[in-house]
Amino acid sequence: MAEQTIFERIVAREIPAEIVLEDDELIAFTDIAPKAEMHVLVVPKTSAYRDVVELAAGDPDLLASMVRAARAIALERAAGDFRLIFNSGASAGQTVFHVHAHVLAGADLTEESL
Ligand code: DGP
Repeated sequence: MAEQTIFERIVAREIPAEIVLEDDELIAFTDIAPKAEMHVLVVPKTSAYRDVVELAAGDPDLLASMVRAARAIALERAAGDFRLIFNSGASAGQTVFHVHAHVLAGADLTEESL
């Protein structure tokens, strides 16, 4: 069995997090090292998918739920616009191999772009 990731431990409430949204399939919480005024991670509760490529192939509806959750969080906690990032693979900066979306919002996002 693969080793538990930090996100499974957050889902199981073994590690505290500032949870901003939760339903049957997803949990969302603020990133421990925010890169924008608002930086929330949207994480499926299932640990079946390591990254967005696996998720898109295995459960596209769940991927769509993540996008809807990102939009709801950006509307509630910021002005509604948001940047959605999925790091896919270690050399792209992925450090936690349990699929997650970074939801970023705030005035500072217009100062730099990819
Ligand atoms: P990535 O590099 O795409 O795998 O993003 C992992 C993110 O997870 C990174 O921005 C920091 C965040 N993170 C890591 N450990 C914790 C934690 O224990 N709590 C919270 N809230 N965020 C964490």
